[in-house]
Amino acid sequence: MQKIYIILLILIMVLTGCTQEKPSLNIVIDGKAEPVDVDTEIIYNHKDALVFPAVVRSSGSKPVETEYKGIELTKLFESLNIDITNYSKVTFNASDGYRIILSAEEIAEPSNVYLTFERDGEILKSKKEGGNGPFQLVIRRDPFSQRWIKHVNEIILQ
Ligand SMILES: Nc1nc2c(c(=O)[nH]1)N[C@H]1C(S)=C(S)[C@@H](COP(=O)(O)O)O[C@H]1N2
Ligand SMILES: [Mo]
Repeated sequence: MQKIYIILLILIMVLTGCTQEKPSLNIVIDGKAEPVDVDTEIIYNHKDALVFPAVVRSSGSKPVETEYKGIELTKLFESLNIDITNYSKVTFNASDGYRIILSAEEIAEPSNVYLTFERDGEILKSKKEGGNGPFQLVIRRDPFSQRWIKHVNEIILQ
């Protein structure tokens, strides 16, 4: 009898949470051997996270007015005790192989570069689930969204 319960429990675990990929974000710092594995709760629960309007341009559809929720990258770095002024360029890698590079100056521009995790009140879905998440970089002063890198999972500071 107990065996059945154990098998059932394992089955439930496999079918639910355990198969769901946990969002992950690594920050690689030039000169440091170990990347910083950012606890994603820091991002989701950040006191400086805010909602802002954005126009999304996706290929094959009309521009859509939406609201993104995210944390300004400089604020995230601050809370991780990373001083962006020590670096000149920042590389963002996505799980699909897409990559963009921003200068530290562009990131330091106030209210410009955000790491977002929610759109129109809904947590960003992963690529596997058909979304732009779990994290998407949004550059508010960049009206063309080529550099709005979806599925960001690694940030490299150099
Ligand atoms: N990870 C990732 N982010 C990406 C892309 C991509 O292929 N992969 N394409 C970029 C481009 S060229 C545009 S125009 C916008 C919108 O892409 P979409 O048309 O596929 O929605 O996302 C940008 N961010
Ligand atoms: Mo594009």
